[in-house]
Amino acid sequence: MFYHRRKGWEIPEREATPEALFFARRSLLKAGVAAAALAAAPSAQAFSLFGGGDKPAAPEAPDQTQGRYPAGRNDLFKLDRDVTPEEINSHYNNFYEFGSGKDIFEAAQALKTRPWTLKIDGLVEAPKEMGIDDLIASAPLEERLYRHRCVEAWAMAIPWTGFPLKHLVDLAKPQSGAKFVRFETFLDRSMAPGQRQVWYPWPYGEGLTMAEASNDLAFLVTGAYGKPLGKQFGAPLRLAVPWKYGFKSIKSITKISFVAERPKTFWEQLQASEYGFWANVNPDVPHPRWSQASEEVLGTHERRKTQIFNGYGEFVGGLYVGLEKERLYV
Ligand SMILES: Nc1nc2c(c(=O)[nH]1)N[C@H]1C(S)=C(S)[C@@H](COP(=O)(O)O)O[C@H]1N2
Ligand SMILES: [Mo]
Repeated sequence: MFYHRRKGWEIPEREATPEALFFARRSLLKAGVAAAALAAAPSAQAFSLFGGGDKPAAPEAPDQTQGRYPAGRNDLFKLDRDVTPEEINSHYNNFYEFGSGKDIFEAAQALKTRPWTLKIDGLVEAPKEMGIDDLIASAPLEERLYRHRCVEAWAMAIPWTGFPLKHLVDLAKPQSGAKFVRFETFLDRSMAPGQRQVWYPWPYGEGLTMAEASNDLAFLVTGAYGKPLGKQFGAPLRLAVPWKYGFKSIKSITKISFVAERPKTFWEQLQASEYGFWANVNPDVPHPRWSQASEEVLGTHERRKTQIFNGYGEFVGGLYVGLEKERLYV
């Protein structure tokens, strides 16, 4: 925050409650230097600044899917608030691969999203690799208005474009032994300066149960605001599981694995007492360091009451019957 000029609509980082508080102090010096350097550099030069200078950046291949946007809206999913303006949403992001502050927009433009390969492996009939453009071309794209609730107690609302995760589960043809789905983000230290911070368990990983992954609300996102996904949002493929805290919605996915054991996630590896596997939104279960009873609406400074399952209980409440002894809300 020392190197970051705050705009009127932003939540000051000292008032928000960052996921990485424990680690932020240790990384402050390094992060400050990197962010200051990036802020001073035009985005096109970010790669060579942080790429070690040994090999030049190959040009990014064109996105073949532009013509699929905007996609028709699925009206099943209603908002109880306005969509967060694109300009605000695009400049207040969590994407630790590009820095631990919220203004990673410039840094994230170094993310190269074409070519991009998604690997599907583990307990499936036939492991496969798919080019992102082939995947998007064959997917049933639709637009959905979703709320998003970060564990730090801020919230946004966004028009995502994408397709149900269930579509990909069906493509993968999992075996009966598959109980969980594990997601992984790219690993490329030359492209993502945050990944040089060695105390984080890169690459970012997340997980869902098979039942959660097959729920209609679990959405694979390829676009936002009627266009292909901006890099800061986790292009070219990110997850949206809006009944869970935002850290479950992993960005820039390169691998989806079907596994028998519950995967250990990125934040769980860092601090299991604060960021569990389930991470379902619940106003009555505080984070160990702050209340979850209310949230700040990004862009308006309005405070709203947090809703159980972030208001999506009618879709997902049934997933947790019989699991009451699990830590469902951390
Ligand atoms: N790979 C990756 N995915 C990630 C994160 C991250 O740092 N790296 N941050 C998570 C957190 S904490 C949140 S709140 C959301 C933020 O999404 P947004 O920037 O589109 O609002 O992305 C999630 N997915
Ligand atoms: Mo978050």
